[in-house]
Amino acid sequence: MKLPIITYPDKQLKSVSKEVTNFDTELHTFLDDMFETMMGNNGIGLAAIQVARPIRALILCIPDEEGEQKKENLLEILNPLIKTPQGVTTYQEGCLSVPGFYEDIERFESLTLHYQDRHGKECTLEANELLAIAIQHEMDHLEGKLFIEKLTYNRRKKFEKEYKKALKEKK
Ligand code: QAP
Ligand code: CO
Repeated sequence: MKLPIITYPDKQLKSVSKEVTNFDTELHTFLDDMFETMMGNNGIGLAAIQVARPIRALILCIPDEEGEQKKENLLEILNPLIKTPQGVTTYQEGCLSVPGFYEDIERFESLTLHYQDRHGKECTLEANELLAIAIQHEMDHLEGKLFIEKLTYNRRKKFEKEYKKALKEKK
């Protein structure tokens, strides 16, 4: 089932998400729904809070060299923890909860991720490039943070003006 995505400035996006403790069929159905929702909206990553559930769950499906998103490349990441972040890189980020807006954001270049899969199994992952960036973007959602909060004061002002204008035109 495709779920509705919450968009800025909805206050729910500020929630700090809670640890996942039940790795049951209900969670699996929810993760399947998240995948359908992400793919149906041309996303490469989605955090649970973006579909109104404040749990420490995120999914990622990074396109391959051909630009294709394959289900075999789907990552379901629960209760993630970043270890040994290294380097700095910049990427023009977007977010399904901030539609139509993209800005350059600084992130760590590489990291090691500890997390649990849908069965609660402990996993470790070495990430760099787009995967490392996407992990950090989605993990910010778990803390109630959006990428626009990383903009300088002036860029943030420009964003608020443009976004409000776009919202009005959509109505
Ligand atoms: C997060 O973002 C991300 O504005 C995932 O109109 C962003 O999937 C990870 C999207 C950058 C790494 C780098 C945004 C789709 C999708 C839009 C997304 C839109 C349609 C964003
Ligand atoms: Co996002």
